[in-house]
Amino acid sequence: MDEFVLTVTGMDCRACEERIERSVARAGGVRRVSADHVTDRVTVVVDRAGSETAVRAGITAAGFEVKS
Ligand SMILES: [Cu+2]
Repeated sequence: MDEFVLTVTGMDCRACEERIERSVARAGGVRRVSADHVTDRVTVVVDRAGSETAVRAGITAAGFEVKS
């Protein structure tokens, strides 16, 4: 299990958070994902099947930009 936190710009409300959470959850190996538009943070827990690269791709696919 690996947890990491990404800074994501463009989230304005709970609907944005849910859009990211749904998209990231579709990436393989994601155990938990929590987006917070107030702090611009997306916290993700992946198992060995998951990767930060896939999570970042999921955020981008949802229409948001990963800053770090
Ligand atoms: Cu929104």
